[in-house]
Amino acid sequence: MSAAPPSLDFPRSYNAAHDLLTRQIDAGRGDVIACVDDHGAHTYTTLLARANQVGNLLRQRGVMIEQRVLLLLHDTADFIACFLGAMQIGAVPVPVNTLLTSADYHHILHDSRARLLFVSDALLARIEPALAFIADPPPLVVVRSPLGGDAGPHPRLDELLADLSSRLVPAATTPDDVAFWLYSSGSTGAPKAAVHLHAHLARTAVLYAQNVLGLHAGDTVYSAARLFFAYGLGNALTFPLYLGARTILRAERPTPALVLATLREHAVTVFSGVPTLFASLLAAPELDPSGLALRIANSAGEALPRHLGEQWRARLGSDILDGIGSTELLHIFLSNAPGDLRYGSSGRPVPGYELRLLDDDGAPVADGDEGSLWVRGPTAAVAYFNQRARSLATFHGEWTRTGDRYVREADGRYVYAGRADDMLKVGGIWVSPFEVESALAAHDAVLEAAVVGHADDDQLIKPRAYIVLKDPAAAGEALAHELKQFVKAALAPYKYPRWIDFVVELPKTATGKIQRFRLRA
Ligand code: 3UK
Repeated sequence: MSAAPPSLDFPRSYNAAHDLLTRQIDAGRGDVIACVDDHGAHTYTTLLARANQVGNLLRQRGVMIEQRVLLLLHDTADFIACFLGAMQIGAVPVPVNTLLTSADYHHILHDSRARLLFVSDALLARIEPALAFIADPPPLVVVRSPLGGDAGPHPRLDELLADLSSRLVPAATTPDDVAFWLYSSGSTGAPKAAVHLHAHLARTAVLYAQNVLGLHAGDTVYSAARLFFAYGLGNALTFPLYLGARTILRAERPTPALVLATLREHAVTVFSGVPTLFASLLAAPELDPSGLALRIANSAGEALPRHLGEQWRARLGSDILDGIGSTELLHIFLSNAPGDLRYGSSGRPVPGYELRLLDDDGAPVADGDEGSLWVRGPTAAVAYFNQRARSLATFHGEWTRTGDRYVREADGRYVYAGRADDMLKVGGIWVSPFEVESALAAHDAVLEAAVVGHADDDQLIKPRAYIVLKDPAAAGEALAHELKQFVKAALAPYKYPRWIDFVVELPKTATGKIQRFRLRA
């Protein structure tokens, strides 16, 4: 199996996992440390051996080419081994958000038809209730995490791999074979899986990480965005393995204290975060720029407010590159670049991607006017799995509709102007206002609820709920607190409304549709 040449043309037989796992070894760097996780350091050679063993385990268990393997895993080296091990045998790893509820996992298990699950010990309790409702539940393998936890009746990965060969012949996949899926939420309906191909990973590494970020073998990267997000997958897995950098993985939630300790302890040179995290780092008393090796940071998930970039630059002496990417395009396609950066802007198209700003009739808008952003590039998902209508609404031949509004300025820079739909990005993660409204409406005291985005003190969007009570006299701090807790318990906790306003009625159209734009105003 040959590796991809830098031209981005692939040989007809190409396996992306094999490429990522062997590229550095072939360059004589097998004994270099590829990854440091909470358990210790792993060289390129040991990562390959572990991923090969995982591939052998899947084959032994009868997992076939094109079948899905679910990954509900904290960020450790075994995430890399399970993801690439599955891809090596042509199976399709499906990493999922570790913060979801059992109901969400039930949908994903059912929708993906996963034939085997890798689950971190600490996350077992979250998925077991969902498995109970699946007919013919797939086997589950428990992966050790530093956060600990019982394996219950399930086998542990460590034990299963103990006597498996660390040699493996990869499946003879092509660049156009399905490689992995990533779930993404929409404003209505359940999460949908964006289907990505073997050719896509290396292309994001070259087009964005190498050409824009300038990542190289001397770098140590740490992504606070987890591996199950497309953003984290690129930052902390694809890019470092492809370009030979070292990746630091932490299983715990990236609090400011943990992030700062990690940056210092591992002399991180490239840090990836979302705007909400940069805001809390800047507010953290522990932020002491001395002794940091940081060369550059990147930010995505939502727009980086200008003041955060400027404060970071003033305090740390290095820049944050804001760029926009999506699960559908796999990684960043419009970005600032070192030496060509303006805070408050998303920068320019990443070379290799083409952008269009269109009006409601599909005609290009003039510079300075707001339009709907479309993107063409060689890493677009082929479809949402088993979702014909939603695929047709997003993927139009080579062009993908992002759902974002942008203005292109006369100098060619793009400035973010909000979403075309009601979706919110909260801490870089999608939140559907409809889902939060339904959760609120399930509370006994609530007659009606409407949820919109509201900017906090850092100009970052968080959910705000307007609520009509069955008994208006019940309004007050106590009930507001109770409703927040109620949503946290029903949904992934980051979705809860940060503010609650009790109102006598909601603004509606003649046909009874809530007018969210009036609530936003
Ligand atoms: C929004 C941004 C303004 C925008 C992602 C980098 O966020 C990622 O993927 P998702 O599928 O969401 C995509 C949507 O998020 N967005 C992302 N970055 C920015 N808006 N400025 C930004 N810098 O609405 C976009 O359509 O969760 C980010 C790499 C890979 C990714 N998947």
